[in-house]
Amino acid sequence: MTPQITVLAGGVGAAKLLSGIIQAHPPQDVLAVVNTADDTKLHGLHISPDIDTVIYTLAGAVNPDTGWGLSGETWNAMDALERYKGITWFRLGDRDLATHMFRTHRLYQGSNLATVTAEIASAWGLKLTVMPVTNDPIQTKITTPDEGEIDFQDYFVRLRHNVTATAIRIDGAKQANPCPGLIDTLSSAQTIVIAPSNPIVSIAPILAVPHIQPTLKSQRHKVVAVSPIVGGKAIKGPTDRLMRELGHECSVVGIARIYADVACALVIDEADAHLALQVHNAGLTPIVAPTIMHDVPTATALAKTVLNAVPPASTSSYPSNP
Ligand code: FO1
Repeated sequence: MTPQITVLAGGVGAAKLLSGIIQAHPPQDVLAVVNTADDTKLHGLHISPDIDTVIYTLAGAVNPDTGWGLSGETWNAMDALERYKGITWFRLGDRDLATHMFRTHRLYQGSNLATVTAEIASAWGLKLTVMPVTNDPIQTKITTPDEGEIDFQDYFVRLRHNVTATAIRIDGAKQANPCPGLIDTLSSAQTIVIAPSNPIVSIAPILAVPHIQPTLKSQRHKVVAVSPIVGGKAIKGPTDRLMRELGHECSVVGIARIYADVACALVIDEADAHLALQVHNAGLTPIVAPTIMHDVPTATALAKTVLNAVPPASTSSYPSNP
């Protein structure tokens, strides 16, 4: 069955919305297309943070305080690494390490990231499809005044994103291929959701993979985005700062302008209801609803709003009116 609901996903915000979407819609008809430009190679391991945050969250195993890694973790490997003054600023829990060891071993055996991701998701009992946007290497590179161009995890974790970003590029994007079948799935999906992830470092890398943005543009009438900005602020992470540093208005209107060519509707929080007309003037239908997800019930309510935002495809054999 071609998944009917396709969600473009980054990390924490996307994972929370997905936990609501799989309550509101049969999970076997849901596809999460996940950003892999945060991926990093450390200790010889291939780490895919956004994929693991989605899988751990939907498996009910994520560390609820951080939104990444596993709950109830132990840190013996990290503690032991201190003896050698190894790299420990990127915290890898003992059980989380098993995920990276398994992924790295399977890739070493010649498997691809989509296949290994499906094996990991299945091992956690998930019914939805979790798919990297591409099997090819893409990496977000951030330029800062003092450090020059640095890798994403150096920006996000080592420097705690306490540095100014003056430019961002997605290394490898031009040479990357969308995962097999992804373009067809996007073209035939009933609804495409742009999750409340960071538009600049989580969604933009997905759109930067060839054919993805043009496909969304052609399917714009069924694409709905959820703003990660509420009241001019990010719920989590550096979205607001990055938007300002890179010249975007840090508001739901700024988000609307970023997504205007690929989405027909934008879900904004009630705190931003007064900006609905400006969202409309940016070319998207504003949908005002509570967008802060405290738990699965609030995520499910938001998911229902999102899934109702796009009229179901007409059942007649004629193309629906434009
Ligand atoms: N984020 C942190 O702020 N500190 C960490 O030490 C850290 C470790 C880590 C390990 C595995 C993993 O999958 C994610 C991890 N993250 C950590 C989060 C990660 O940097 C972010 O999830 C994404 O890259 C941005 O969404």
